[in-house]
Amino acid sequence: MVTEEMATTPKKKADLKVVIIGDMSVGKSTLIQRYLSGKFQDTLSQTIGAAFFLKQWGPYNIAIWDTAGEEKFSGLSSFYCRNARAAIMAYDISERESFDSLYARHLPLLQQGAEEDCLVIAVGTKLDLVTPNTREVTNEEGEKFAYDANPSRFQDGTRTDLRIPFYETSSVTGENVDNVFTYIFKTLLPLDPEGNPIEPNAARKRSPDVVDLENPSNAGNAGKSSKESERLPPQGKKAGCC
Ligand SMILES: Nc1nc2c(ncn2[C@@H]2O[C@H](COP(=O)(O)OP(=O)(O)OP(=O)(O)O)[C@@H](O)[C@H]2O)c(=O)[nH]1
Ligand SMILES: [Mg+2]
Repeated sequence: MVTEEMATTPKKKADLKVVIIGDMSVGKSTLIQRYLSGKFQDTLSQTIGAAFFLKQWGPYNIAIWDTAGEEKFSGLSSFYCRNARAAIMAYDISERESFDSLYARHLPLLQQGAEEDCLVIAVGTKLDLVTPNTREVTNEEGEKFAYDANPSRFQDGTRTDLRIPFYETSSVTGENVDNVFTYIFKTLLPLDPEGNPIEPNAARKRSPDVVDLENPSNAGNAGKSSKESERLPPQGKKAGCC
């Protein structure tokens, strides 16, 4: 059993913490796997608790937390939102209830734990299955959710240059999957004038808010299924969590 103290012990550093939340079976784990491996995996088991992944993007260490959508894990998901600077909020485009649940359940959870100006990216999933007959959430509604969920970025007009963080994706075809993550990294991490991640030492000096990572042997294994544990980076190497 993981205690909060164990889970917050700083061991390693990540430059950015990203969390993904949303109802069960909307495709959160599949989206992450598609991004990390470039392949669609249809054999993933339901996430129990949460799973942790570390991604290297240029000089940066990105901590990605995949949470469980089942309602009984809501408290845990809120915990894993702590210190997140970006939250992917996922819903199934063909399932209205999963979209309504972003407003009703997941946004309040996020607001309890994440950074105050946490970047929210609305992500509609399973675009490959959508036909005009099966679509239950419009493009405009997804975009409006993203706009509403980022008041400090859009509603006060400070970042008019920023694209509204909303994508419709398919983990089967890969459509827009990379774009979700690239948007997050390019919005939140320092870039050179060409828009590439800046070289490691300069980036370290310029990155103002490095996030503490915890010990993956503690928090990272919180209630995970064995399959998810197998997917974690090996302990003592690149693994960590925040
Ligand atoms: N056709 C299609 N199926 C998908 C897509 N993404 C996920 N799925 C399927 O949807 C089901 C649920 O996917 P998961 O990734 O396990 O869902 P989850 O959101 O992680 O669910 P929890 O772990 O319970 O919170 C699986 O059968 C996936 O293969 C997609 O883009 N297209
Ligand atoms: Mg999952």
